[in-house]
Amino acid sequence: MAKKKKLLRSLAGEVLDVPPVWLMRQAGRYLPEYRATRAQAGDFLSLCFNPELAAEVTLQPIRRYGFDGSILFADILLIPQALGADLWFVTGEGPRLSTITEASDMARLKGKDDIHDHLAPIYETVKILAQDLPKDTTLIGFAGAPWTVATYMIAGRGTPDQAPAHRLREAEPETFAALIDLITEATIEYLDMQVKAGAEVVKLFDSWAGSLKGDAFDRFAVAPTKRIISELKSRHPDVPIIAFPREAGDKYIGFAREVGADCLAIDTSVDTSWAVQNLQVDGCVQGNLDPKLMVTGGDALKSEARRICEAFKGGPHIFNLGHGITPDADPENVHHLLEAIRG
Ligand code: 1CP
Repeated sequence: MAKKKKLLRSLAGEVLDVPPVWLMRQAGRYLPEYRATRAQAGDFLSLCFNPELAAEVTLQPIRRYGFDGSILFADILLIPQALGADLWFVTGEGPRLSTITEASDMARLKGKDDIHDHLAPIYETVKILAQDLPKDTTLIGFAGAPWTVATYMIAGRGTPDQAPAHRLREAEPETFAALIDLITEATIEYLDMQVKAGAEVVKLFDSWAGSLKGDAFDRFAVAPTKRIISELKSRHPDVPIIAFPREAGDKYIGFAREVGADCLAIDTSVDTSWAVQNLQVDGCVQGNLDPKLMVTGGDALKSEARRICEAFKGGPHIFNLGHGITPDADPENVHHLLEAIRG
C-alpha cells in the first residue's frame, strides 16, 4: 500500500516531526507565472472556468515550492454565480454581484441541483489535478461557508463590517434564513462533486465568521457548517474537512468538535499558546503565520515560522498562514519560509 500523504496523516491526528505546509492563496498575483497565465486567460473568471489554465495555475506553486497541499484554483463566489447571481470583478477593487435585499430577489435564484452545468469546468479542473499532481501532494477542494457567501450575495461586494447582511438578517429573518439554506444545500452538492472528481480534503472558508456574535454565531456560522459537514461525512466518511471560522476569537473553542471538522484553521490574531491549550486539545490545528512576514521576510520570518512549529509540535499541526498571501509578497520569501520549517 502506498504510504499515506503527509497532509492526510496530520488530518488523521498524527503528530509529525516536520508539519506539512501549504499557503492560503498560494496560486495568485505574487507569482509572475500566475500573472502571465491570467493574462493568457483574459481575466480572473475566464481563468477559473478554463480547466487547463486553472489546473496550470494550481500546479505553479507546487512546481516552484513543493507544498504538501494543493488547493483547487477557483473562488468562493462561483456558487452565487451558479445560483443565478451576476458576478464580475472590477480591476483593482474586487468582486461585484447583483444584490439580495428582499424576498423577490431570492425568487430569481436557481435551485441547489441546478448548479452543475455552470460548475462543470471546475469539476474538470479537479479531475486534471487528481491526475497531474505529484503523488505525495494532497488535493484540497473548497467552498465558502454559507454566512460568508451570503454577505457577498446580499451586499453585492466585499464589506468591512458586513452591515448589509446583518441588516437583512435582522429585518427579514425569513428571507435571510432561506438564503442560508439555499447556499448550504448548494454547497453540499458542489463539494460532493469536487470529491467525486478527486478532491481528497475539503476546506470551508468562513472569512467573515468573526462579525457574528453570540446566538447569531451559533445559528449562522456553526449550524450551516455542521450541516454541510454532516452530509458530506455521510456521503464520504473518509474525506477530512478543514473549517476556518476566521476571527472567531473565543468561539474557536470547541468549534471543530461541534461542527465535526477534522482540523481547525486559525487566523493571525490567535495566540499560539492559547491555541495549544484550547484548540489543539481537540485535534489538528492549521496556521497561523502573519502574511505580512511574507512581504518583509528576513530573520523575523524565519524565527516566527520556527516559533509556530515549536509551539504546535506536541499535537497534529498543518503549517499555513493566518490569511491569504498578498500580491506584494516576495516569492523568494516562500523558499526562506520552507527552509525554516523543513530545515
Ligand atoms: O485578480 C486576481 O487574479 C484575483 C485575485 C483572486 C484569487 C487569486 C480572487 C478574487 N480569488 C482568487 C482565488 C481564490 N480565492 C482561491 C484559490 C487559489 C488559492 O488559494 O491558491 C481561494 C481558496 C479563494 C477563496 C476566497 N475568495 C475567499 C476566502 C478566503 C479569504 O481570502 O478570506 C474570499 C473571501 C474570496 C472572495 C474574493 N475573491 C477574490 C477577491 C479579491 C476576494 C475578496 C473580496 C473582498 O472581500 O474584498
